[in-house]
Amino acid sequence: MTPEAAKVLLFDLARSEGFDAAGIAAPDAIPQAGPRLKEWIATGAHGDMDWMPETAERRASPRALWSEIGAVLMLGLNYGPDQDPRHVLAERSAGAISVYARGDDYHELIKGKLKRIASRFVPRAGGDVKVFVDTAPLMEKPLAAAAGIGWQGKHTNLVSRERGSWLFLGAIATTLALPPDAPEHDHCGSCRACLDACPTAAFPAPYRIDARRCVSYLTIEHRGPIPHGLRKAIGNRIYGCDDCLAACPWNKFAALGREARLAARTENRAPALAELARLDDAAFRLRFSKSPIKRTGRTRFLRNVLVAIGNSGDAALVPDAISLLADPAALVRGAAAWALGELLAPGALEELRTAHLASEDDPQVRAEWLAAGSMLGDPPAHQSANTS
Ligand code: B12
Ligand code: SF4
Ligand code: SF4
Repeated sequence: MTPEAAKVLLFDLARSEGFDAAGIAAPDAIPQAGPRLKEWIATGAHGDMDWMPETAERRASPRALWSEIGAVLMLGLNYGPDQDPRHVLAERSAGAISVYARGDDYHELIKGKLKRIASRFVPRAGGDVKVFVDTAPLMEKPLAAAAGIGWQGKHTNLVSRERGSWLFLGAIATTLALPPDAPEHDHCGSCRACLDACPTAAFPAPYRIDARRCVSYLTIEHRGPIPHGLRKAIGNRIYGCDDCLAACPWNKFAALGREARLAARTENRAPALAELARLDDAAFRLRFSKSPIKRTGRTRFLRNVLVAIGNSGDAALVPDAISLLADPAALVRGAAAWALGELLAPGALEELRTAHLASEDDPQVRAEWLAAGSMLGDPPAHQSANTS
């Protein structure tokens, strides 16, 4: 089979698995990505994602990851939502779960599709293949841009002229040298809607993100307490954030995602914070079975829910926050103390503080108690954050 015929076969197989966009990148197509990645890591913008510096060498180039690589098929799967995900941000007693996490975990779904494509491709076209979705040290966004699927917008994610910002990426690397596609150009122009939409001012400059300020990082990847200065701006976002994606004008061309398993589960559209605060470990696992949220674990998730409770202004949530003061996880107890500091009048807070400080041994939780109710929630003046 000629390389051209092998490429046509791959694209046909990708379409039959429901992918919306496909393109081929040469293994040496992103020479700028490695140095930029290192520069990014040097600023510390990756926060406690230690796996970033650990894999930086392999991540810098597909050839560094796999020396026999001949080409990379980059694929995009549209997950366009059926309503503007920002509506739930106004429902302060409910939690906002980002669009990508409202249905089943896309990693499993896309990996299954990639494996099926690979198993039908190799017997006919030959060569060896490896499939990737998110988990391997591969820079999927610059590779997808090099393959012509879209461009990296100022919010750093891939945007497509035909489909907007709601695209998951996946990759199939092959040892065959397939003909590459032309890269897509930047169509952001003078627009800066995504930069202005960010609730936590996470973009120090266009095309650069400081993950340490990104709500997605803070609510999903970050293991410790959420920094005080960012808690207010997080609002009721309890898992990920869509604000920069949703603001992009290119979404006017976005279609509704066709993959039923990725569609929002009804219970994940605007879950009551009270319901989520009452989940024990077993109930959490059941509630979020097959969801990406399960991977974060109950402790971090409850931390996020408590930040949203603190921001809710809803006194009816006080008993739930009080119950969580006795949680076995220090991270949860500390977040509960902060939430009560936001919701309770000074007298009631003081009583609880005295009672709990008498028996609390964990230094981090003690620090939360001592700060609860103070003005530490305000972002520093030099880092103004939108509080939409
Ligand atoms: C680490 C990571 C994160 C981190 C860091 C985010 C980031 N932007 O890097 C956190 C946890 C914050 C995150 C959040 C999200 N993520 Co994420 N994440 C990744 C992951 C695993 C690696 C990304 C990476 O390599 N980052 C390192 C930085 C340095 O790379 P970079 O962004 O490409 O940086 C480039 C620019 O800075 C640029 N650059 C620098 N200077 C300049 C100057 C100019 C002029 C230009 C043009 C460019 C430029 O060059 C760099 C190199 O290409 C990828 C999967 C993968 N393996 O690629 C998914 C991935 C990027 N995430 C994805 C998604 C969906 C999200 C969220 C939308 C989830 C959510 N709803 O909460 C948010 C979006 C936040 C945002 N605005 O980026 C999708 C994006 C799909 C798409 N259409 O692009 C990916 C590709 C997963 C997937 N397989 O679908 N994510
Ligand atoms: S995902 Fe949210 S917090 Fe992160 S950069 Fe985009 S708008 Fe900012
Ligand atoms: S919102 Fe504007 S600046 Fe941001 S990615 Fe979309 S077009 Fe580019």
